[in-house]
Amino acid sequence: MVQYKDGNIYMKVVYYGMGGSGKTTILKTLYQLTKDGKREIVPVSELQQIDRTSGATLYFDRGIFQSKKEKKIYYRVYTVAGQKSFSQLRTKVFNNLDAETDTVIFVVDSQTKFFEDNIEFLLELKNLTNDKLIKNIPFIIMLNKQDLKEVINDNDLIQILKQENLWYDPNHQLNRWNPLIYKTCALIDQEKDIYRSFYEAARRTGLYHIYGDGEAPIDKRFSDPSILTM
Ligand SMILES: Nc1nc2c(ncn2[C@@H]2O[C@H](COP(=O)(O)OP(=O)(O)O)[C@@H](O)[C@H]2O)c(=O)[nH]1
Ligand SMILES: [Mg+2]
Repeated sequence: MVQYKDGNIYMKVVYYGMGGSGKTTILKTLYQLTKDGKREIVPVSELQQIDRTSGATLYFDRGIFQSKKEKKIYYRVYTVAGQKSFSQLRTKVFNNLDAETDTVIFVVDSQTKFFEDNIEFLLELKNLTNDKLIKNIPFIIMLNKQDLKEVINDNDLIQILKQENLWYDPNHQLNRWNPLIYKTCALIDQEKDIYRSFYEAARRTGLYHIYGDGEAPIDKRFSDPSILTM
């Protein structure tokens, strides 16, 4: 989070995941869904894209959005390049570009055949965040491409999250900050939960910073969805 002298606050949200999982498509769809200004969060500029001729994200995509109600709150939203060999670039986008990352939206390609590849990226992310996921960095997961056949479901992933200590038991105080898992489709004509997942990421970012001083707030009041609307 960066706060400027004029009081404007910039939150950094990163879509992370394997190449081809749909990150760029998600950001474009989010832009399309919000640009008419009828939602709580609106884009304040065109999307910036740095593509290869093949269409793959070379470096990153970026969009800047603003909360309509809290006009001083902006979201700088990035996607990372998903090619395996670009691990260093991902680290840079994650840690150095504009600021440290406040919130991660992990994008899974739900096709069963990519299960292992997704896990590899999840482990890379865990490593990159030094165990700050959930505790300091709100964590949202999108099981994208749910419109396709032979896709994984929540439980397949939750099993891995448990193994990796990224899923807390019901009696743990961080349990209610376990990652929200959305089954999404990013294609604009069949779009599902693209705005909702982003909105929830934005809301959690606000809760961690405003009520938790950069950590998951443990007071029960703050898990009530009505407590903070952005
Ligand atoms: N069927 C389907 N295809 C998708 C979905 N999201 C993205 N795609 C397609 O998957 C391919 C890779 O998407 P892209 O956004 O470039 O992935 P990125 O590498 O994560 O940025 C493109 O052909 C997209 O049209 C989805 O929800 N369903
Ligand atoms: Mg991309």
